[in-house]
Amino acid sequence: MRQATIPADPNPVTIDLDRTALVVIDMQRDFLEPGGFGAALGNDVSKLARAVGPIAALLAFARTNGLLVVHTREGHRPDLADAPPLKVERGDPALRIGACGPMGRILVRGEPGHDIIPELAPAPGEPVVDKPGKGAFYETDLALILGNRRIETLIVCGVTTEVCVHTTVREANDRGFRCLVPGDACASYFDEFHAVGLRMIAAQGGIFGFVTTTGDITAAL
Ligand code: TIU
Repeated sequence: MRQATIPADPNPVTIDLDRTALVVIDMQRDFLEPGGFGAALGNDVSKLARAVGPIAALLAFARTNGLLVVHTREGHRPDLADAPPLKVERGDPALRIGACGPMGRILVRGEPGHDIIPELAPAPGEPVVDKPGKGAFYETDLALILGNRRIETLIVCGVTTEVCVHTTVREANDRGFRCLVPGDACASYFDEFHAVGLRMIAAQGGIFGFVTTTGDITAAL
């Protein structure tokens, strides 16, 4: 057991690093670069860049200290059989899931836009979980992967704060995982949703988890 105590809101959290995983949510070109899914939804994708540096620091910390690292990607089968019609039919038909954009078909597995950005590329041996929904547990083998490693604490970062990070933290919390969320390693297209999303996690005694910073985690060892 390698214990560390991390300052967090609403209270410091003591974790066992041998049972802690870093989960990096959806740092894909489709959300961070122009011409992808995020832009198709009408968002200013440049707002997500601020999370890249902190996530790189968390990846370095996790790899140096032997923490399990799991990456997720949101996307669908090329035949879109796993995409709910309500999700596909949203918005301008030319910009919908499955439509052709500058990075290939939008939010489709195997296309360039579906890739994780090069700065945060998975290292050999790090599991990449492809998910059809916002939550990383929904219709994926993430719970199996974490269970096999006896993981009890998740450090959850990535994009976007109030959508896929939040959904994953809620799912994880209900499954009994302690969630630490470094706020600076998360980002949203909406400043107010980012701020309130983090507050919602820590409110009511940490109803979904504990909000911390990248620096507080990397200083723990
Ligand atoms: N639209 C938005 O804010 N997010 C998503 O659609 N997916 C993720 O958060 N990954």
